Amino acid sequence: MAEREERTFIMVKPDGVQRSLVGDIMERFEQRGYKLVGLKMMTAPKELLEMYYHELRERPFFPKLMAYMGSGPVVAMGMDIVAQGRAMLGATDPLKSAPGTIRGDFCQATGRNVCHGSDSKASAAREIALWFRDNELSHYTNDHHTKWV
Ligand code: RTP
Ligand code: MG
Repeated sequence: MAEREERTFIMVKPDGVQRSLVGDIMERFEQRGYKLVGLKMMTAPKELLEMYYHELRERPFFPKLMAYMGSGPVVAMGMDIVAQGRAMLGATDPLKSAPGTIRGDFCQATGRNVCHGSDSKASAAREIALWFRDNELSHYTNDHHTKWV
């Protein structure tokens, strides 16, 4: 990765998959210049979701979140990006997220907010290690990404 880049973890949640938004969401990130380095579709086992959402385990919405995230397959992506935070996702509560963002364009409820993106470099590293093995992450040069974006 170049110096100004970082790796992030993006996931289309079960509602995003079932609403056929995978292509649109992936396309937005690719068009912005994110470089795809890992991709898989899976229904997450309970143990993985519990580790993934460990920080939220005491929150009142945790059981609902587990049921939602385990209700069908998700699409997990590792992507290299030029650091820019989570602006493309929009606020956690879609009613507060701006039109033009993924959540602002596609959804209305916090409990059904179609897509995840890591909130820091540290959580990205943790999340990618949870969802991908090393040999599932690709290494390649993308001129478009490194030269133009
Ligand atoms: P994410 O991790 O999915 O990108 O979302 P986030 O950082 O914007 O929000 P976070 O606080 O990490 O919460 C994770 C997911 O839990 C669900 N949630 N439900 N009050 C509620 O019912 C509630 N609050 C959070 C959402 O699906 C949120 O994205
Ligand atoms: Mg979060």
